[in-house]
Amino acid sequence: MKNTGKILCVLFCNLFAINIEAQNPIIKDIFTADPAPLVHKGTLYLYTGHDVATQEDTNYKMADWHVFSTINMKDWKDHGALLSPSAFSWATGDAYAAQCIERDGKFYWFVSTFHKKDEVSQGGAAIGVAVSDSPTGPFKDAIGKALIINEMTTDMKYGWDDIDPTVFIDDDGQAYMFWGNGSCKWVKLKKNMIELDGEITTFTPKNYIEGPWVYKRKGLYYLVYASAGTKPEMIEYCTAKNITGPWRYQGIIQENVQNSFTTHPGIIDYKGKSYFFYHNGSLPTGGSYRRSICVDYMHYNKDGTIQKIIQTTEGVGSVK
Ligand code: FUB
Repeated sequence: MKNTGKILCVLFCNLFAINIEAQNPIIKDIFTADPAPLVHKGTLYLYTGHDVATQEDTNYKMADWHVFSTINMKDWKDHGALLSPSAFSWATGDAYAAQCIERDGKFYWFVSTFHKKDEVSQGGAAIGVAVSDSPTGPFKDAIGKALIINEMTTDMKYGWDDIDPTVFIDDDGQAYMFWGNGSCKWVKLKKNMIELDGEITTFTPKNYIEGPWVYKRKGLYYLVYASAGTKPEMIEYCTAKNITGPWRYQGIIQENVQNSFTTHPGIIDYKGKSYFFYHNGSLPTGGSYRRSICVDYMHYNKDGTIQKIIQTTEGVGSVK
């Protein structure tokens, strides 16, 4: 009887501990930012930036890009720093937001970093693409040059507007890349995923600032992005019946996050549920340049609009 009591107590305590366990932020041993989830063969891979700024720094220091994976939304495997700007001979500086996407068995990791001052570019933000046969690398520069350089878009009169690529392949096989700070830019990609296929178009969705994430759900296209006025960033979104627009503004889905000026959306369906990845500055000693990735549920209304994200420290439950 005594033993049964003890066993029940241990079971109850474990159950209770699991229920109150704070999952967010999901990565606690390094500072991570700019989440980009990808599902491949039943595993959810999370591609992230890596903040290495000190507590005294007043700007980003982002050393490399990391990959984590999970099969149950609870246990995360760290695959390490699988890519850094040094993998691109033309690049210098920080490892800004990135997204990896699969096509025909190859994994294309589109990254924003900065271009050296040389005969190709006067410097400024640039987008490159690395390729691998596996979601966890090894990755190498796919083209030996930048896909987008600062000189290709001139609407923003500063050098760091060509950041934050998001890539989407439509049902007809056409790939599109959206990106940009200050204005949103998009261009078609060729089937090989490493060449532009046409002119760049620039537009500015309401309150747009940066960090676009583009996807399609039940025939409706979504453009989710970080927005800013005088306050820290929030996440807002537009929908469209056509990937080329017109985009209809739909409102705010995420309010300001804890202790970080920026936030950044990464959205995916996995094992029957919709997830919203973002970053905040909630780890001890965290902040706007020492950010941490979190995940919470995302819910859609019947008409396809998105319900407000409820930011939690509990995070999401485990799935089989
Ligand atoms: O992580 C550096 C920059 O901060 C990203 O490129 C933006 O989206 C913002 O999250």
